[in-house]
Formats: sequence, structure tokens, C-alpha cells
Amino acid sequence: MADERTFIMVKPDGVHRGLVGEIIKRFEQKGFKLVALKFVHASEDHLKKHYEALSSKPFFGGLVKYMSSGPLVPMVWEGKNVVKTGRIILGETNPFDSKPGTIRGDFGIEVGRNICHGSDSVESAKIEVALWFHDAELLNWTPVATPWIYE
Ligand code: IDP
Ligand code: MG
Repeated sequence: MADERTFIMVKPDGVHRGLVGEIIKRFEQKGFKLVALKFVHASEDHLKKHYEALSSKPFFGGLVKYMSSGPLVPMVWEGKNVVKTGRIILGETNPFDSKPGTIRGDFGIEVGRNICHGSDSVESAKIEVALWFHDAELLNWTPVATPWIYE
């Protein structure tokens, strides 16, 4: 369905390394539609909620520190199969396992500095979008290129 949505976020290392435009570009040029975007410095509490499912992992504390150490660029992207395709655009969790051509494969080395986040399912995307954005921040618009992307 062309109205599937995913939550993508540039992490602090991606922001510090000047990769915000590069990451947006890859989703934009694929044909996905930008629905929401902001620039925020999130609290540890907010990030603990975002990564709730990982709270028992040994790296959880370090992950929350890293994610709250600097600005983030949370975004919502929409399009057919955008959740799965978004994960392919990002690469594997560990940049070492990520193929060239993916964001993590092209720009990262270590799992704890993997540049970007992407929802892993349609369900978790809904939860993450609601955690990071108010409904009024999700814009309703139709790109003029739509009939040149979808048949
Ligand atoms: P994902 O971001 O590819 O969905 P998850 O397993 O959901 O991967 O893990 C969330 C984030 O936690 C990863 O993107 C990475 O930043 C961090 N992380 C995952 N595994 C490790 C690890 O073994 N050491 C340090 N950080 C990790
Ligand atoms: Mg995940």
C-alpha cells in the first residue's frame, strides 16, 4: 500500500558527520514521500521509551547515552513497502555486515555508531511515529511526481 509509513531518524553521529542531507537524499530519490521532519535533542527518558524493547541488553545504557548526546533528525517517510525498503536502504544493524550502497555500508564501521534508525515493522513504525510526532506535524500532501513513481 502506497500509504505505508516508516520512522527514520538520523542519529547524533550522522548529524555530526554531516550526513543529514545524504540520508534524506536516498529516501527522496527513491520516490518516497516526506511526511514529517524535525531537528531535536531528545532526553534520556524519551530515548529509553524509543528503545524500550532493548532495555535488558548490555549495551542499553551506552545506546541511550549515545542517542541523547546530540541532535537527532527524526522523520516520517511514506510509500509502497517503505518499512522493508527503508531497512534495505539503511543496511544491516552492524555496518560491518552492511553492503556498499547502503547507508551503514557506505558510512559506518561500528555497530554502536551506525548513523541512522529505521522501523523494523509496520506496527513498530506506528508506535515510533506517535512517540516522536504529534498528528498535526504529519503533513497531508501529494507530490506532483506521484503518477511518475506509481503506475
Ligand atoms: P536496528 O537499529 O538495526 O533496528 P536494533 O537491534 O534494534 O538494530 O538495535 C538498536 C540500536 O542499538 C542499533 O541500531 C545500534 O545503535 C545499537 N546496538 C545494537 N546492537 C548493539 C551492540 O551489540 N553494541 C552496541 N550497540 C548496539
Ligand atoms: Mg531496531
